[in-house]
Amino acid sequence: MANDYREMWSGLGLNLEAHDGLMAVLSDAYQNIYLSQQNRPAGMGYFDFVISEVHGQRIVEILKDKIDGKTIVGTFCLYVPEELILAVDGVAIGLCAGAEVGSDEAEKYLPRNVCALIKAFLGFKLAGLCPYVESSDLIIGETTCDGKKKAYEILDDITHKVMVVEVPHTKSEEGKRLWRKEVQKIADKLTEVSGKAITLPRLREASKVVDEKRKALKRLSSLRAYDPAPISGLDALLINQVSFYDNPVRFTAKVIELCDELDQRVKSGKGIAPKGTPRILLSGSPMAIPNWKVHAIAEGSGAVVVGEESCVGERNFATLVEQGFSSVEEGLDLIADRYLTINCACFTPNEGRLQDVTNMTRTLHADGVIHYALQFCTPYMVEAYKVKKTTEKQGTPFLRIETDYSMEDFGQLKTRIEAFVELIKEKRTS
Ligand code: BJ8
Repeated sequence: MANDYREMWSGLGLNLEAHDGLMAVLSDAYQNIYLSQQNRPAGMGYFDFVISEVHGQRIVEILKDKIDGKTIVGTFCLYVPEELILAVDGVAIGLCAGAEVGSDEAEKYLPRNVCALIKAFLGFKLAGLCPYVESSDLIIGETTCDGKKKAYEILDDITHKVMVVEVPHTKSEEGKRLWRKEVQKIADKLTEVSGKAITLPRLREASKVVDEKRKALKRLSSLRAYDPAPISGLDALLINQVSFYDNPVRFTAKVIELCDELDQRVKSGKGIAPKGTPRILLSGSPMAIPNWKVHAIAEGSGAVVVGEESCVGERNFATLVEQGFSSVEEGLDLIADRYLTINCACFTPNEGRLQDVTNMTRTLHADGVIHYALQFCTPYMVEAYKVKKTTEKQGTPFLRIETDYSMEDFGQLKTRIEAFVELIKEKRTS
């Protein structure tokens, strides 16, 4: 990082030595995985900068926002409505959970067979490595999967700033009613913590800001449908990851700028890989920053990843909130409705997700689907069966992988993904 932020990190209570180690590993990984890519769009320069300053400049901004009276709210799930956080003039931050850090500390509290994401969110906190969690005034957790909801109890014991909202596990009328009440509960809590009421103009403005971000990400997603793909899956994944950290207005402007450049690429037939490169759709558990493993392997094996049916991907932006509401109450109704369109595997039944995979395979012209589940992530591991059935019914090759954040299975995954890419190539010529 260009500036010396040690004083700031120390003030936040980070473990400086361990943090230096983490930043060094992150910087090496970024260099090897991202900066070694050829033919990247110039617009990725902004996102490279954001990553280089992920624990630097962005934290400076957030701490300044705090001094200006803004409430910093940390989250780990798409089910926490960003609109409500912005409506109390708050800052929404997706907390660190994508790297294998602090596992030894986390395993003092958690069993070994819990998913890497849960282990990481506790690990980052316990090892003193996440400046976002230290800057947060409130952390909103949710009852999506069992591991998360129980781990939030521990996180609250340690931080004393966790609120847990109940996400229903069915989209029945009862489920919808419950969720609407929970949305109200989040709104009330945010008002209490920030001291700012959610007014109609604020809610309208916040909802517009978040929807504009979603529209920009949707546009990016639709540009990946072209062959040759104008942007790598790695770069698109990175943008989706950054969407959880960055200032939303600035982020949207930068994504739009990048999409303008990609439009030009499409018009001139310029791609990140040659036309006809095997196209992969990723589907499954979210990939929090800096989890780039599967994309790096797939793209290093001669394929291009053209979409992510994931919370760090399509589930984050596929649907919008109906605008034009005329009261706070109506706005909250519409926001609650919109969030229930997210097809997380914690719901049963979850036919909508199968439909999403089918639609994305078709619109993005994917040649194969890789189902990615974090080890011990029961909802996604079990739902893989139905995704496989649906995908193969369409005649699309399917590969199921389960992995974690370590690099131990890199070679084994590479062998399997290379064989999958070969299978796609053979299928095309047969
Ligand atoms: S809406 S996918 S972000 S819950 S990987 S912790 S499910 S055992 S992250 Fe998720 Fe919200 Fe659903 Fe999306 Fe549990 Fe699985 Fe771990 Fe997971």
